[in-house]
Amino acid sequence: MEKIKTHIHFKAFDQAKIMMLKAKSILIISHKNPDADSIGANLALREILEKLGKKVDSACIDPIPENCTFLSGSDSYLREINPFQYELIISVDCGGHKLLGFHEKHPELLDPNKTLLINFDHHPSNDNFGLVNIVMEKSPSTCFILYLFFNYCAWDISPNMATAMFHGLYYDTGSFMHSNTDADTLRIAGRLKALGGKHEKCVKTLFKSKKLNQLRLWGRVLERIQINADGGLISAVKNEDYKATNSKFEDLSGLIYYLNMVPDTKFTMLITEDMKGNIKGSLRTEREDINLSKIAGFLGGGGHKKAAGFTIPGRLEEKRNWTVM
Ligand SMILES: [Mn+2]
Repeated sequence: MEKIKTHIHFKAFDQAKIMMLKAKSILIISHKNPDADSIGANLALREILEKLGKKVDSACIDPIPENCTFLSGSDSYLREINPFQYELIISVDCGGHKLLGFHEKHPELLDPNKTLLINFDHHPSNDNFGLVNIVMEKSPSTCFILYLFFNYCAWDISPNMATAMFHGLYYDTGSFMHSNTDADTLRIAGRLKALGGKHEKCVKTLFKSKKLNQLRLWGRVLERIQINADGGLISAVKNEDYKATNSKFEDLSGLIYYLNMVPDTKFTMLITEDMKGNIKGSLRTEREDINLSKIAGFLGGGGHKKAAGFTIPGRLEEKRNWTVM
C-alpha cells in the first residue's frame, strides 16, 4: 500500500490521544452554521470515543443541516452546554475561536486553566485557540485529519464512521472537484469506501437532491448576476427572496459552486441577507493570484485562499446605474 505523504503533527497527535484516553467525559463541538465536514467529523469521533468507554456529547449552537440528518447520531446534538461537565472539549472544523459559537456564553472554553480543549481543523484562519492544536492547512477537510489520527492511534473505523467521514471529505472537496483534492484525498476516500462508507448516499444527499423552492430561490440569484468593474461575478439574495420562494438561508448551500463556473471571471461573490439582520458574503475563485482569505479578513471574516466568507450586521440595498447614450 502506498504511503500517505501528508505532513502529520505527530507530537500533537500524541498529546491529543493521551488526553482522550484519560478523559471520562468529552464534549465535541461543531462550528456554528455547521456543514457536512464539521458534523461528519464530530459523529465519527464521538462513535470511537464511546467505543473506548467515554461519555461523549456532540454540540452545536445552530441546527444540523438537512444534508447530514441521515448520519447516525445526528439526532442527538446538544444546543446548550455546560463546559464544566466535561473533562475534555474537542472542537472540529472551527476555523477560528469565534466559530465555536458557545464561547460568548461560556468564555471558559478558551481558558486553558478552566477547560482542556483540543482543536482539530484545516482552515488557515484558525487562531490556535486550543490547548492542543491540530491545524493542518494542507488537509482538504477535518474528516481527512481524523482519518490520519485514527490510523495513528490504531483505532478501528466502523462503516458508520466511514460514511460520516466520507461525507465530510466529499463535501469539502466539492465532490472531489476542488483543487484541494490531491492523491491522498482520493486514496483516503477509497479507503473509507472500502471500510463500508456509503458513498452513494453521500453523493445523492449532498449534490443530487434539490427541493423545488430551493431551485426557485437559485433562479432569482442566477437572474441577478452582474460582473463588476474588478472582473468579479456578483449576485445577491434579499430577505424578500426567501419569502417569495418559501425557502431559507440554508437553501443557498452549494449555489456558489454554480456561480463560480464562468470562465475568465476573477472571483465570485454571493452576498446574502440571512433573515437575522446580517449580511453574509461567500467568495470563491479558481485563480492562484487572488487571496480571498485576505479580502474576507478586511470584513472580519476568513477562510482559504480560494474559498472564504464573512458576516457583518446590516441590510442590502440594490442600486442600478442607468445611462442615456
Ligand atoms: Mn472543513
